Amino acid sequence: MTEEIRADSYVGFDSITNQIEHKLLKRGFQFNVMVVGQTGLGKSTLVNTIFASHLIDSKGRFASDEPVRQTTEIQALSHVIVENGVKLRLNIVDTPGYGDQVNNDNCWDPIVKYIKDQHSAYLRKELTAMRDRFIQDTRIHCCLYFINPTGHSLRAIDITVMKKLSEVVNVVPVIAKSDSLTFDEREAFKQKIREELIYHNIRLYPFDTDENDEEETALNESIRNIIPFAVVGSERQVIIDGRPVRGRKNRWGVVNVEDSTHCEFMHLRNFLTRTHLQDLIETTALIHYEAFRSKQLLALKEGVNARPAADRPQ
Ligand SMILES: Nc1nc2c(ncn2[C@@H]2O[C@H](COP(=O)(O)OP(=O)(O)O)[C@@H](O)[C@H]2O)c(=O)[nH]1
Ligand SMILES: [Mg+2]
Repeated sequence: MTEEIRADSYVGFDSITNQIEHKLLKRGFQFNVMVVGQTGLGKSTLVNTIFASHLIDSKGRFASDEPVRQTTEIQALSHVIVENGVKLRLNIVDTPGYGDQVNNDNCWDPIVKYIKDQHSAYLRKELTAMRDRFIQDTRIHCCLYFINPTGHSLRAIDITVMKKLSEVVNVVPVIAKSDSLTFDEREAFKQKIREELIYHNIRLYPFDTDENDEEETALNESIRNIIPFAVVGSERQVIIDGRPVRGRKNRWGVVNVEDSTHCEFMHLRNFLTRTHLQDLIETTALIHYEAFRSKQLLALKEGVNARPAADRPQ
């Protein structure tokens, strides 16, 4: 009897996962990455390399091969990637370098301001009475911080800037131009950087929360073990085994950017576009944006209360 009732009373809401999935896939994902670091560390080149690695046409040739120019202002480059019907709009915000002035005080200000401005714009859209059903998201989901491949230690400015940035955005450190280090040097440097980050109490992405389940803890662990990514970028292609690939020729041979035995570019790309995409977006909304939002709303409320009663709207 009860069996029958169960069969008859099937409501069908379990199809909600399909409905949500269909809607999300149709809308696609917006993902915003920013690159930050000293001038000349290869930020623009890496941005170009990330896009190029997605732009290989069917003949195995690169569809885009733009020369890298000196970056003079904060600029966003955008590209839509479609994979099995899923649309990803990847925005990469390139920033001019800093740290090459005699006085580097507050050199991070324009970058922090840019990140906060995106939060502010999102909040304003959220608060309008006739808000759009879908808000265009320009909030930075991940900030790649470029570290000089000295092989020694972080510079004071790296520590200061990473600290400032980590208050407003998910920061992921990368070792720039890692082809200038041997594998042993690279490993030692990675270890040294991890220790220094802990020593200076810099809390970078990923964050552990009380709510983390086993799967999330494993996801966090997997990325902690590899950060900082030792990357190599290239604006040129070289021929390896008769095939053109993004690479760099140096005195000792050829570095194939997309070969994970040469460098960790592919790890970084997988991290961004495959394994941690959703988590970076979620963390931005739940931790960084939420902190900004509650601070703003509190200030707004206090502003209203501080006004004389006569001024207050009735
Ligand atoms: N050896 C090496 N050189 C690189 C790498 N990436 C970029 N470069 C070179 O470094 C110079 C500065 O690169 P650019 O992308 O303009 O640096 P940005 O100022 O950080 O944007 C250029 O001559 C690049 O060819 C890399 O991974 N390894
Ligand atoms: Mg640049």
